[in-house]
Amino acid sequence: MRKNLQLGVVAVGAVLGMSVAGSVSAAPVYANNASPGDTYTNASTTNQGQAVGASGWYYNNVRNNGSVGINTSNPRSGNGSAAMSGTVGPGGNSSKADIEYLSGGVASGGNYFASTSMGSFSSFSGMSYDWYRDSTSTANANQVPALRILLDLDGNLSTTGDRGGLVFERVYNGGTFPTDSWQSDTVTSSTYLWNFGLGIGSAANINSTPYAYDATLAEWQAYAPNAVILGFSAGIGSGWGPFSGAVDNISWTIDGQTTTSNFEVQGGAVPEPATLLLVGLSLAGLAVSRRLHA
Ligand SMILES: [Ca+2]
Ligand SMILES: [Ca+2]
Ligand SMILES: [Ca+2]
Repeated sequence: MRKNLQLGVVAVGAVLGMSVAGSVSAAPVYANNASPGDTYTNASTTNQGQAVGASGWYYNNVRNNGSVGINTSNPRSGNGSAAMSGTVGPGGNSSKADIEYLSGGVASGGNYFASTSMGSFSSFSGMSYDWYRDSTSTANANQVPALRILLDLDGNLSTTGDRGGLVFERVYNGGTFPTDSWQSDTVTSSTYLWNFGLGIGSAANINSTPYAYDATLAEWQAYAPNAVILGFSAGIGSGWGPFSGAVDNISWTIDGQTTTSNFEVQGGAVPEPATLLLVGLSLAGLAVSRRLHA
């Protein structure tokens, strides 16, 4: 009996070891609500947002019946992801919904904006994310959650007319659009990005080719040597049809430091490492107790 219990302790320890080794550097970002998590929505035509705890992440730019929330509807790397859905809202306007990491995020009119810099654009070396398109979506087949880096073009935070961002979409970089399966994309110096805002109009053509959507990250960095990073964003909508999907494991590298956000829900079916540890400790305690009384 004692030997069986001790073997049980060893088995729990082995599971703990495997769990730590497999979690790499992804930090969990938890939903505001316990399982099944959050669904933030806004029926009006005005962008609205909500903070995700004190994580620096925000459900943002949500309008026209768009919704976004960390919940358990599409589990990824644990029990959760950031689900996103949209349809057609008031006046026939398409929904929009983003999840955004904003440096020094501040509210204005119910939506959120960055107020500080995360570092120079020149120190940025790439980003990646996982995305999911549910097969119930009827939006164009190549419309899947986009990944964006948010910038201030001249690096002067007191001038805001040059704020905007660069957008990654698989449709401009080649690739297929499977449904009901998680997909991963990585942005490197040679990946094509297009811009919104930045004081130069959307989809500006900043290189020598006639097409506007083929400027690489390296070309953008040469074009905007003084730009600073305001945050990161993933989202859907604005001109889309009905869509349902999700994103997870949003990652970026600044000054060689990689930060990954794994969207998760507390109180779900997947045991936390702390819970496993308690189970292990109580089993160990039981084993010691049995030994003392043997
Ligand atoms: Ca997750
Ligand atoms: Ca500026
Ligand atoms: Ca071009």
